[in-house]
Amino acid sequence: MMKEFQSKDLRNVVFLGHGNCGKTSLLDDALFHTGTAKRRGSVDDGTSLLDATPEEQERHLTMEAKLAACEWGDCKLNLLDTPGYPDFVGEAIEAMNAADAAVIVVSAHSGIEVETEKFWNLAKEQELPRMFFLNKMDREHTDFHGVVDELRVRFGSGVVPVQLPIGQEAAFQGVVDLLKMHGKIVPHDEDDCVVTDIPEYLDNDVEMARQTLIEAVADYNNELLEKYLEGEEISEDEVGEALRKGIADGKLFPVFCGSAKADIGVKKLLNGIAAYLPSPADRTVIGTVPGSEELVERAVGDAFSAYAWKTTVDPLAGRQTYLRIYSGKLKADTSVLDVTTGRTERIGALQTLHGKQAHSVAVAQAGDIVVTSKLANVQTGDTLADSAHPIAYEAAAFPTPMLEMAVHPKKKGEEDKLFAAIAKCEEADPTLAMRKEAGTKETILAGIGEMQLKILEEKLESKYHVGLTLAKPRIAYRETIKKATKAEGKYKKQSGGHGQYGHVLLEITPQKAGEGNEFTETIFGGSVPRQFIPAVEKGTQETLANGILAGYPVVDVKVNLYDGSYHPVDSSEASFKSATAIALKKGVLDASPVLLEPIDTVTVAAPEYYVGGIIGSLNSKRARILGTETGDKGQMVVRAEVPEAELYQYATDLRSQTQGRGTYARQFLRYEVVPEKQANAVIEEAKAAK
Ligand SMILES: Nc1nc2c(ncn2[C@@H]2O[C@H](COP(=O)(O)OP(=O)(O)OP(=O)(O)O)[C@@H](O)[C@H]2O)c(=O)[nH]1
Ligand SMILES: [Mg+2]
Repeated sequence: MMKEFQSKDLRNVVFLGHGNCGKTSLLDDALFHTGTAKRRGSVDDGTSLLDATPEEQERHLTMEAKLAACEWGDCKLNLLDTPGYPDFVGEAIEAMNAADAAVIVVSAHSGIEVETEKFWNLAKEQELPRMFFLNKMDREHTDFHGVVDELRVRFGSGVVPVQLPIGQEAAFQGVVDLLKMHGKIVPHDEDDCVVTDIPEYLDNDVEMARQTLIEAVADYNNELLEKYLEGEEISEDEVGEALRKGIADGKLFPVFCGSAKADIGVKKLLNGIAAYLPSPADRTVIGTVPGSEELVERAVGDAFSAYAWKTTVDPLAGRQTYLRIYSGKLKADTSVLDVTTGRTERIGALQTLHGKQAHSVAVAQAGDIVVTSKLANVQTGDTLADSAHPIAYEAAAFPTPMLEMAVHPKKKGEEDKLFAAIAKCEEADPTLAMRKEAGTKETILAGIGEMQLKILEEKLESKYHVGLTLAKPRIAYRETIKKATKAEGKYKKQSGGHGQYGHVLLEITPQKAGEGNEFTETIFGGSVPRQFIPAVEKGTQETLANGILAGYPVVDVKVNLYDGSYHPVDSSEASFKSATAIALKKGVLDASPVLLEPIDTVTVAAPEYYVGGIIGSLNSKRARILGTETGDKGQMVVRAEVPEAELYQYATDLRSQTQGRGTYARQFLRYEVVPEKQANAVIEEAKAAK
C-alpha cells in the first residue's frame, strides 16, 4: 500500500507528444526506476505496463490515457500517458484535465511534428505549465541544438535547456546538468549512472547554455544575473527556485533530454518533475455555485470536491471512474453529491493505478488522482462534492466528431444489442456520437478518424460480441414539383364476389419552399362521398411520404381533390386510397418533378498555407465559396456552402490535406434543387436498389 502524501508532494503530469516519440517507453522506465514495477516493460515486446490493451499491444501504440502513479523521493508522481495518434485526441484532452503540468516529449530525431504543435496549443489553452523532453538522443541523425533552436523559434525564448547531452547518436552517454553543473553518465557496460565532471570539450557550450538559462530565470530573481556577470557563485537552489516560478507562470519551458530506450536521463527527468513542476497545492481552481453563475475558488484545504475526468466501461471489468480531487479528501466507502446530476453517490473502494496494476488506497488526498468503480450514473465531466459544500466545475470541451458513417448490425435483428453496446462505448469516449437521423431514419455514428472507428469495431466484437458495418450515410434528399397539373386515378376490380372501386381527380400545385404539403377538397354534389375523403387524404400523405421519383419524401405540394366517382357496393376506403396513389404517381411525374438536396454552411479553419488547397478541393465538391477571414489562433477560416452529399469523408480528406492542422464544422442551411447530372445518378441508384 502506498503511503499518504501531502498535496504539496503530489505532481500530476500529463505526457504529450506526437505518436511514436516515446512517451509510453519513458513511463515504463519511470515505473521501473521508481521501484513500482519489478521489470522494465517494453512497448516493442508487448510487455509494457501501459500499452496493455489487446488493441494497443497489437499495434504498438497507445489508444487510451493511462495513469502511472509512482513514488519518487518525497513525492508521489501521477504520470499520465496519452496517445499521440490524432484519432485518440479525446483521451489526451481528458488526461490534460486531470493534470497540473505537461511534459511535451519530442523525438530528437524528428524534431517538431504536427501533433507536437497541436499538443502545445492545447496545453497552452488550458494554461498548463509545460516542459520538454528531447527523447531518442541515442538515434542516428539527432541534433540536440538544432531541435532546441527549432523549439525556440516556434514556441519562444522561454524554451530553455537545463541540460546538454554528453555525446550524441550511438555515443550518447549522459547529460550535463546546468543547475548542478555536473555531468551524469551511464558508462558503457554498466547499468547505473555516475556523476562526473563536465567533459572539457563541452566547456564552451556549457558556458553559453548556462548564460541563456540564467538570463531566462533572471526575471524571477533579478539578483541572479548580476551575480552571474560578476562571476559570483550561484547555488542550484537559487536557479531552481526562479525556474520553478517561471514554469508555474507559464513563461519558462525547460528542456530535458535523454533516451527512453537506452534508459538515459529518465531519473533526471523525474527529479526535474519533482523539483520544478507545480503541485496541486500551488493552484486554486474556479467553479460556480450550483445553479448560479457565481464564481467560487477552491484550494486544496477546502471541502471535498472532485472532477470526473475519464470513464472506462467494460462488460466484464465493469465501469471505472477516474477522479481528480481538487479540494478536501475523499475516503473510501463514503457518500458524496454528484453536483451535475443532483444524485447522491456511494463511493466504494479507491484505487491508484501503476499502469495496468491497481492498488487500493484508503484515503485520497486533495490534489490526488484516484479510480473508483461502480459509479453507474457518474459521467465524464461531472463534479462530485461534499453535499454541504457543493461546487460545479465546468465540463471540458472536446472536438466535435466530424467523420460520419451510417451504422448497421452485421447480423440482422441485432440492432438493439449493437446500439446498446455503442452507447456504452460512447460513455467512455467523448469524441464518439451516435444519433438517429430523422430524414433518412439511419443511425449515424460520428468519430474523429477511421482508426478510432476501426478500434471501436474490434472492441464491440471482442467485448460485446456484436458486429457492425459502417456505410456511407444516406443523404436526406427530398422531391418536389415545379408546375401545376391535374391527374386522374381509377382503381377498379370486379372479379367475382365483392369488387373494389375508387375514382379521384386531383389538382396538384407546387407550394412555396418550406411550406409543406397540404390537402384540400372541393367536392361538389357528393361525387366522392364524405366518408371516403379521409382515405383520399391519408393516401395522399402516404404516397407523398414514400416518394415518387427516387423514393424520397415529396414536399411542398398542394393536393386538391375536386372530383371523382363511386360505386354504391364496391367502393371502400382501401379502393379510394389506391386510386389516390395512382393519380399522384402520374401527376407528380407530369408536374416537372425535381430532387432537392441539403446544403450546409461549412467553415474550415486551417493555417493560411493550406487555404488555396482547401478552396480548390471545396470547389471540386460543388461548393459556393462565401469568403475567407482571419480566425482564432492565427488560422484562416474559409466559409462556403456545400451540398451535404459532397461532404462524405471530408473529415479524412481535410486531415490529410492539412497534415491534421485543419478542422471544420458544418450546419444545415437549406434545400436546393440537385443539378440534373447528380439527380439522374441518385434516381438510377434508387431504381437499382428496388
Ligand atoms: N532509439 C530509440 N527508440 C525509442 C526511444 N524511446 C522509444 N523508442 C521506440 O520508439 C517506438 C515508440 O515508442 P512509444 O513509447 O510507444 O512511443 P509513444 O510516444 O508512446 O507513441 P504513441 O503511443 O503512439 O503516442 C518504440 O519502438 C520504442 O522502442 C529512444 O529513446 N530511442
Ligand atoms: Mg504510447
